[in-house]
Amino acid sequence: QAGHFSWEKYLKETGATAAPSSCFKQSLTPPVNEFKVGMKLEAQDPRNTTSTCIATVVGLTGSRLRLRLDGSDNKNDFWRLVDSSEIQPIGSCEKSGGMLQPPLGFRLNASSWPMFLLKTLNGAEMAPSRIFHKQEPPSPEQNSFQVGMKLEAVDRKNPHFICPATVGALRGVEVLVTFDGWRGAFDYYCRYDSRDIFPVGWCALTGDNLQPPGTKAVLPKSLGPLTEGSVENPAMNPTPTVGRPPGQRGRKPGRRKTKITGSWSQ
Ligand code: MLY
Repeated sequence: QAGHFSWEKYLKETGATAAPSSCFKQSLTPPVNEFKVGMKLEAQDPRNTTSTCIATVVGLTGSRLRLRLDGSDNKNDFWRLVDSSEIQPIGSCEKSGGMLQPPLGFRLNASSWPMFLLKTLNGAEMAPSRIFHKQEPPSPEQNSFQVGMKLEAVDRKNPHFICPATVGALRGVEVLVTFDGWRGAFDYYCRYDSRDIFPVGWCALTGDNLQPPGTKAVLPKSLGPLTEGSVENPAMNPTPTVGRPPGQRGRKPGRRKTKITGSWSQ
């Protein structure tokens, strides 16, 4: 497979270390995924988390399910780990005295929900209880990530992607997840015990497809505030000047395009 990403080479090349698995709320061996496309289950509506809805498995990727809420459209799919506490067998909601709700953005008139529910469950293939996992792994006691540590993280703007990432900052119980090679465009803060972050090697274990890093370089802080010239040729950087003298070559500060050429692919 062309350009398959290798953590081993990448860690060597970047001189970085992987965040230890004890930092994460993930099981050491990823949970087995015995679900099948077409199975139905109950899931919390991600856009309205107090609602329990019917969802259909529309895809499988590693230890995750691609879910679509029945009665919703195909533009709001979401991904859940098979050991997520946000999914459960059909019947669980009723057992605990709750009522199944239409998803936010239910396509039909609200008054047709009871009939829709009957029809969607009639003859449906319900995911059997035994393929659900009893509970989520425990949360680590504290945020033990450190700035610079590497990990694998869900790209929340494109949640089907899991990508190489680096801890960019710490803020109490939160971690800044920065995506390698994407210049900050996809970065986010999450709790240290988020289910969207995984130790290095996770995708290799689950069979999920780990994206390679992007190719947009972020400049090392050590180069200081650059004015003119480029990183490709630091010698082009003259003593800092104010503004841009007319006719001078080089890109505007903050608009540099720097390709990084990695040898971390296998
Ligand atoms: N089409 C999108 C995909 C970006 C994905 C970035 N992730 C992997 C961090 C784009 O090029 O903007």
